[in-house]
Amino acid sequence: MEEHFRTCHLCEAMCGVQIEHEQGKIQSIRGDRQDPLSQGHVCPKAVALQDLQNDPDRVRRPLRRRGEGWEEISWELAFDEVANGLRDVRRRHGGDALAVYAGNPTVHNTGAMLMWPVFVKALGARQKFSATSVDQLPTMLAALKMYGHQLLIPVPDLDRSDYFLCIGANPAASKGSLMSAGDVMGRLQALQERGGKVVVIDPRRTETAEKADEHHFIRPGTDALLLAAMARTILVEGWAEPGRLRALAQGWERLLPALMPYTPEAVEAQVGIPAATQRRLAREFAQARAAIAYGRVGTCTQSLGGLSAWLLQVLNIITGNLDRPGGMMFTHPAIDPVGLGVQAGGFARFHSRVRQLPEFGGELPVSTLADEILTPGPGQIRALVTHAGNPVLSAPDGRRLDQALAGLDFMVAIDIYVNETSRHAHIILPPSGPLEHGHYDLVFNMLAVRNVARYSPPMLPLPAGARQDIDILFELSRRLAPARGLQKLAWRVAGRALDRYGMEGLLDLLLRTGPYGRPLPGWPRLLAQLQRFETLLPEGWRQLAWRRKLAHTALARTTPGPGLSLARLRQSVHGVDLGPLRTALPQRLCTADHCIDLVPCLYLDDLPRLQRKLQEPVAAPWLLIGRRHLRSNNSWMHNAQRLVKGPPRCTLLMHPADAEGRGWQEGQKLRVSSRVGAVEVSLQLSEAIMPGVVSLPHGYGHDRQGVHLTVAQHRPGVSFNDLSDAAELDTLSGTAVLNGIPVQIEAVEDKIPSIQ
Ligand SMILES: Nc1nc2c(c(=O)[nH]1)N[C@H]1C(S)=C(S)[C@@H](COP(=O)(O)OP(=O)(O)OC[C@H]3O[C@@H](n4cnc5c(=O)[nH]c(N)nc54)[C@H](O)[C@@H]3O)O[C@H]1N2
Ligand SMILES: Nc1nc2c(c(=O)[nH]1)N[C@H]1C(S)=C(S)[C@@H](COP(=O)(O)OP(=O)(O)OC[C@H]3O[C@@H](n4cnc5c(=O)[nH]c(N)nc54)[C@H](O)[C@@H]3O)O[C@H]1N2
Ligand code: SF4
Ligand SMILES: [Mo]
Repeated sequence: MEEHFRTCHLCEAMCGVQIEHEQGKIQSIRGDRQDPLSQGHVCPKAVALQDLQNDPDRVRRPLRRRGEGWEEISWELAFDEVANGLRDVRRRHGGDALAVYAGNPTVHNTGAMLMWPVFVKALGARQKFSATSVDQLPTMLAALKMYGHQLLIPVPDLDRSDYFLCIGANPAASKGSLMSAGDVMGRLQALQERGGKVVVIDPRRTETAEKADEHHFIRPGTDALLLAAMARTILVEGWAEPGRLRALAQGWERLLPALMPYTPEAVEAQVGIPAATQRRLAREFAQARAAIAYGRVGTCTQSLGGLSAWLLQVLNIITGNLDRPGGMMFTHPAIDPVGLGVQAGGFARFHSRVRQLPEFGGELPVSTLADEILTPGPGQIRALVTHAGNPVLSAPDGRRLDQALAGLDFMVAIDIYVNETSRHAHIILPPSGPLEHGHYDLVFNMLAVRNVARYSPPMLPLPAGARQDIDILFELSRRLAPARGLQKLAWRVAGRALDRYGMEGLLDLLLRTGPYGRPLPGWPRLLAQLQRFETLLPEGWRQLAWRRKLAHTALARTTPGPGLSLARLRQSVHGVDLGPLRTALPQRLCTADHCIDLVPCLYLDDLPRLQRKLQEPVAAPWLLIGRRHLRSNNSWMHNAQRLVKGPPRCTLLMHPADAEGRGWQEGQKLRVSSRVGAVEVSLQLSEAIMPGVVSLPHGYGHDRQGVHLTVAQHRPGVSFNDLSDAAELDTLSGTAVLNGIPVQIEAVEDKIPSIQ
């Protein structure tokens, strides 16, 4: 029996797992007690690592579409066809006709994270999309505007906090987001046992709310009003104590005037929380020794997502809780993209062709992907490459996108399944299984509640004929990069280097040159030399590794770190603890003046929408919100039998009082319709949802033709995003509205329980 230790990459929690296997045959998967972050915690999804590895439905050889079916082809042929197909579109229509979409697992895949930007550059695709604009974009935008870098996102310092105000997040199911904490619920329990308090604000009394000290229903989409009222109350009542942040932040004089109209009494009817409760929450928050105002998906993917994300930061700043132990703190990761000078981001530097929506970090809102494919004219998208994404189920108005994808000249999916999106591809390129490649969390170490570093080697050898994501993306880049003169040589050199040193070599380089690194002897000097040859390298690589900043990091290091290198991480199989979060300001600020911009103009300019929200009539039709389940993961873990067993999960949750008046009963099939579509789904009654609000999980709807997910198709469910409207955006940021969607509901067949 052999033991293998690794980080589970399935969600953001970064749990350490211990896998027992006999020559690759898995006997058990459990939590690694010695992991410095997760300390033995795992969730039921950890066992799915095995199911994913062994799933007979997983694609293992490149597939080429042939009529209604698929044929397996060799990698060589697949690469040729992909390169030819994409080059052909590029030649005929230019880079504007090429689009890419990176899905959520891209950021959980080390090789893909390193090579995706290189690939996109080499391809010359100008229309870039990702799951960001259906997720955390508002938070990243606030980080960019206030702290100067889209990745400079403060995370909750849970272990030293006394007060956790949780708005629009359900860590009991999601295990935490923009907050990698392993056992997040254990940490919250410890907070409560220390005498601290957890308060949840959510239109549903979630599994997190059940464990909290207090829960308040909020009307979907009104968080910005509540947050404005709380911030205003704190400022007006004289409870603001920003401490050292007063001098570090600019724009104080603009803050209170902007918030003046939003008294708790004024917002009460919209928000649905009594003014007195709002005042009490504001006071408690301000007076706690160390407090955290934390919001996630529920506050981001709604019509006032941008303002909500900003106001959450404001609440932490005016109470002195930003950059303070027990509050919201910045991390110091071992591989630090901010320190490396990886693109700080940018906003609205250009706009989308059809709807004039703003770019963010070079990407356009995925809500407009279908428009860009379907609307003729110069710049129309004709070819698409998706990586680890399923926008047909994850982006708004998925049906329209479904149709749009069917009409593309050429589509490539780099994915492990034939799912609702990849079924439209002409070629599917399948990467290796989850245990067949090494892993270092480049993204979530940046968002962890404790600084840690852990490398997971491959547990299984790469099967003959299999390719990792990084290799697929590199091979495509090599073939697609404009190859002229020296550049051609540079690609060849890079290819050789990758063959020889692999992803692990690149990781070693990044670790050694990072803030805790053990530089190679003579390394700083070598880097300085290399800079001089910068121009020889293909552009993507220039950005990735040889930036001037990188050399500076190595040269300027004054304190010897623990001497991290890949070898060191390989020895420490449970990971290396780099200690609790540390204060980081002003050093880590990336704004031009090294100050926090407390009131960026773009939020002031969006206040008229907040005003309009305040004046909106409160009586609305039904409002639809989402729901995550511990045993599911977006759209793609419904093919593991042991995760999906049990009662059906794709149900419409409704308060019994709402159903009673209409004579609707549990299990009855209801038709839910919105401006863009309709679904039929069975009713589940629960007092844990706010009256007037209904909830449906996303990521279902696996009954489409051509999908090859045997287990998932058994209980396909319906897609939430057949109801969400691509026209509805947080117009400030371009983020999709996936919560608080107005819908109509009617009975389909009277009182006949559905079989789902
Ligand atoms: N098991 C599991 N874990 C996951 C995932 C998964 O699908 N399944 N997905 C992963 C991903 S990609 C992400 S981004 C994270 C997300 O992590 P979280 O954000 O913690 O997860 P959600 O369940 O989406 O939480 C959103 C909450 O907002 C509430 N809500 C809806 N509308 C509103 C509103 O208008 N205001 C307020 N205040 N609340 C509202 C919902 O009821 C819900 O409880 O989870 C990650 N982890
Ligand atoms: N209504 C509604 N819609 C939502 C949300 C919501 O709360 N409500 N949440 C949004 C959020 S937060 C997110 S992040 C998005 C997610 O949306 P997407 O990222 O578009 O979709 P996923 O469901 O994560 O699909 C992931 C795909 O990656 C593949 N895959 C898994 N691992 C790998 C790998 O290692 N390599 C490769 N190449 N492929 C892999 C899987 O087979 C699957 O096809 O959904 C968003 N959509
Ligand atoms: S909580 Fe997330 S990281 Fe931890 S075991 Fe479950 S899926 Fe894996
Ligand atoms: Mo997400």
